Parts: sequence; C-alpha cells; structure tokens
Amino acid sequence: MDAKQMNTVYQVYPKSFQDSDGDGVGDLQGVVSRLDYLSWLGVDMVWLNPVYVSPGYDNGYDVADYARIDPMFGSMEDMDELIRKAKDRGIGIMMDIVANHTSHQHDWFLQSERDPEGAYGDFYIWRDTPNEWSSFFGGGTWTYSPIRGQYYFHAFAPEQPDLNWGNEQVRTEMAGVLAFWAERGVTGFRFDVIDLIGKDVDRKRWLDFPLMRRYLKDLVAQVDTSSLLLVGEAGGLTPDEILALQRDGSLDVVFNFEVCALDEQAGQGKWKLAPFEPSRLKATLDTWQRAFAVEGRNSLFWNNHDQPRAISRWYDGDERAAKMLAVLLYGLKGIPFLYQGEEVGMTNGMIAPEDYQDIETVNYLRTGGTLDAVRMKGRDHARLPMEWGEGADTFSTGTPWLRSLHHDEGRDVSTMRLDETSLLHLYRELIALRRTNRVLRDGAYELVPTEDHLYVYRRFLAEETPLLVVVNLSPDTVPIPVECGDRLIATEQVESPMLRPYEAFICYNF
Ligand code: ISL
Repeated sequence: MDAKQMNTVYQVYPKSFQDSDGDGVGDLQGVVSRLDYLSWLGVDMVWLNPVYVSPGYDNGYDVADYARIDPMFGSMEDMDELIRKAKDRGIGIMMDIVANHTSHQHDWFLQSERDPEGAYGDFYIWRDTPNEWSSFFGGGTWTYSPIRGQYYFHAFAPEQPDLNWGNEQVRTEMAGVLAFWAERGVTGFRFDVIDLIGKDVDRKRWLDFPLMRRYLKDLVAQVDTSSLLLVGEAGGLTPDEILALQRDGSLDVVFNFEVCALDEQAGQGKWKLAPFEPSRLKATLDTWQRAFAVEGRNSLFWNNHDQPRAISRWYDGDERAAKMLAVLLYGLKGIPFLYQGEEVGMTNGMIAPEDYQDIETVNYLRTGGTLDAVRMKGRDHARLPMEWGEGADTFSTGTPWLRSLHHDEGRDVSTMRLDETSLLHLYRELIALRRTNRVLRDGAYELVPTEDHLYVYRRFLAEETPLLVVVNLSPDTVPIPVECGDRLIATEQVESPMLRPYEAFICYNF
C-alpha cells in the first residue's frame, strides 16, 4: 500500500469510538475490535486522535510524553497490536503529532521552567514582559511562571505551552518523535495546528509563512517520510502556500476550515452564527477545487472532532442531506476524510448543559456564552460516542464519559448494515468506487455553470470517459440541468426525470 496514494482516511476519536473494558472511555483494544468493520467499510487509513500520555486538559492535545500511551487508552503493546492487525487488513495508522505545543507537565517544560540555562531552557517561548494577545480558548496568551519568574506563551490553554520552533533542538526532538512512530510502522502523520509553528509572538502574527515553511522542511528532512502520508492542519494557509509546501514534499494535503466556517459571521469567531447558504458552500468548494485542479491535492471533509456535525448545523439533521453531502464530497478531487459516525448520519445530539466537558466550551459558557451557539458549534457535540447499535453491541457496557440525551432512531451501524439503501451502504459504495475509478481519484475538476441551488461539476482524465457529479443542494424538486449518461451511484434508488430534494448522483458524461 502506498500511503501517498491513499483513497479514504477514517478518523477515529479513540475516547468515543469503542470501549473494551467497561470504564465508559474508548480505548485501543476497542479500535482493534472494530477493525473488521473498518475493513468492511473499505477505508485504507485510520487517523487516530492523540493517545499519548496526557493530563487531558484538551483531550490529549496536551501531550506529556510522545513515546508512551496514556493508560486510559491501553499500553504500547495494544498500540503495536493495533498497527499490526490494521496492516493485516490493508489499513494504515496515522498518528496525530501535536508539534506546536506540549503539556505543561511534559518533562521539557518542567526542566525549562526550573533551569533557564539548562538544555531545555530555550525550548519554550519565555518573555519578561507579555504583550496583549488573545488565545484560542479565551483569555490571554501569556502565563506567569513563579518558578522561572517569566511569562510563557500559549496559543491555547495555559496547560499547553508553545514550543520555541526557532530553536533547532526543538525541531530535532520532534523529528525524533516522528522517527519513533515511523519505526513502529505507522503510515502517516497529521500535524496539529502546524501553521502556528511559524508565528511571530513579538509582532503578534500567527503566521510568518517563510519561517513556517523553513521549520517544517527542516523537520521533515530529518525523517524518511517518502512512504508516509503527511497531513497538515493549517487553517491559516492560502492555496498558493499549500502548493509550495506540497512541492517541498513537506505536506501532502492540508486541512483548511473555510467550509466549516460557512455558518459563522465572517471574522467574528466560531460562536457568532450566521445562516448557512448553500450557494456559498458551492462557491467555497469551487474555489478550493480550482486551486488544486491541475497540481496538488485538497483534503475533503465535513466534520472532525472539532467540527460538530455538518448535517445538524446546515440541514437540521436531514438524512437525505447526509446522503447528498456524501456524494458531493466523494465526487471531488482530493483525499476524503470520514469522521467516525458520519457514515451513519450521527447528529449533534443533545447534551445536558452540566455535562459539557470541552475546555473551549466550558470557558465560553463561563464567560457568558450562549447554549444556542454551543449546541451548534461546541466540540463535545462532535465527540459523542459512536452509535454502534443496541444491546451488547454498544459503545460501552459502562457509563459513557459523555452522553447524548437524544438518539436518532435507526442511525447506527447495526441497523444500517442490514439496509442496503442506507447512508452507511452509500458510503461503502462511494469508497469502493473511488478505489476503482481513476477519474474520480485523479481526474481534473471543472465546474458546470448552473443555478445556485445546484452544484454540477465534471471530472475528466485523458482518454477515460468523463464523469458528471450532479447535486441538488436544495429541498426543492427541480429539473436536471444537464444531459446525463448511465449513473454510477446515486442517493436515490429509482431514477426520476426531475431532481428530488437533496438528490445527488454521479453519471457518465458523453
Ligand atoms: O476547534 C476549533 C474551533 O473550535 C479550532 O479552532 C481548533 O482549535 C483548531 O482547529 C486547532 O485544533 C487542533 O489543535 C487544538 C485542539 O484543541 C484541537 O482539538 C485540534 O484539532 C490544540 O491542540
């Protein structure tokens, strides 16, 4: 398997995927027990959110030891078993590399705090006088350490001090982390907020691109990544900057969040909601598709552990819209990322106000935030336990660490597996189609002009028969605007001369 030619990546949020020991928290043996399911679904790589030792202020994105597994998730033996058993099924494992910051309990930080002149003294960003700058989780970016008598910088929580990427030793240590996991047999890395390594704290700039590019190049050059899929989470990069990193061989694809922000008021942060407009979805996707139409690749996703369910936020949980979004995304050029539960149409559910746990949401509510915004955008809504089914076949035999007060009837794996017309089967067919159809995987992209409530695009590749992806973004029945050949896949079972609400299909374009 060539990881760079990955077909579909499935994202597992380990805490919420499958609990194997009844403590209410998902774990690595739980993931192992679901490998047959993932293999049936047809995915070829699993991105695991962080499972390293962590005090858990940000659910594992505060790493205290990059080379050990948190006991909550199991042991290094469990991890090795997962890598091995996944490989047996042709599935690779992608590790989440949190390189911008560590936990305040990481040994590097403890030493940096105590001994400014020591080996780790310059590993973090220390200043005598802080400037005023807001962190992503609320509050300022600087916290005073009485031990060192200086302030340290943190883009996120005070428990997540930022590493000093200007220090070559930091880059070497992080390269050591990559080498450690590459040797254990993982097939990819997802770099958390990687654009932030190039920030300029004194000028209050989150991104100095030439700096970020240089640091990342330096990191990647120290490890053999030629057969690894490199994914960067970097919301601040432009398409041209991404292309530059792809040419460098530093990243294969990048997560950008413009689509996720379509229900936010521009520039007002994630909590200020705006009505979702399908025409803007089309325009945004089209812009990004054009940018990588010839060279490079996009990442394709609707949800992740930070982005609650798109079908809840945009389409009131409508299952027809879930099918439409599936066909729309799998028709595009790039690498699809499927977030656990999306394949059964999981929604945001309903969380009791006192049950919210995410640091970002808790801070927001504490400082006067509204539950309406949290129910749409709060990250706990993306982290509800996977809906496997009833009885013994559930997420946990114990009390889940996070609970939904509302469950959508029939939207679980065991129910949908029995129904060949279900969303789950549609995803399985789409994944299989991308595996065999070169046009879908590698073909160029071209928009077919139509009215705003429709999104029609063409995919073509050399002498292969071109494809058309026809999507009705609206809840209305409308005429089909193009001539279509045979259909390869569709949200509806029976063809109709009109496009039904949220209907979508892929057909040949003669
Ligand atoms: O979650 C967000 C908004 O609610 C994003 O702005 C998010 O903070 C950003 O995409 C960075 O996310 C990543 O790094 C964070 C961590 O909390 C996220 O879970 C992770 O995906 C800090 O490590």
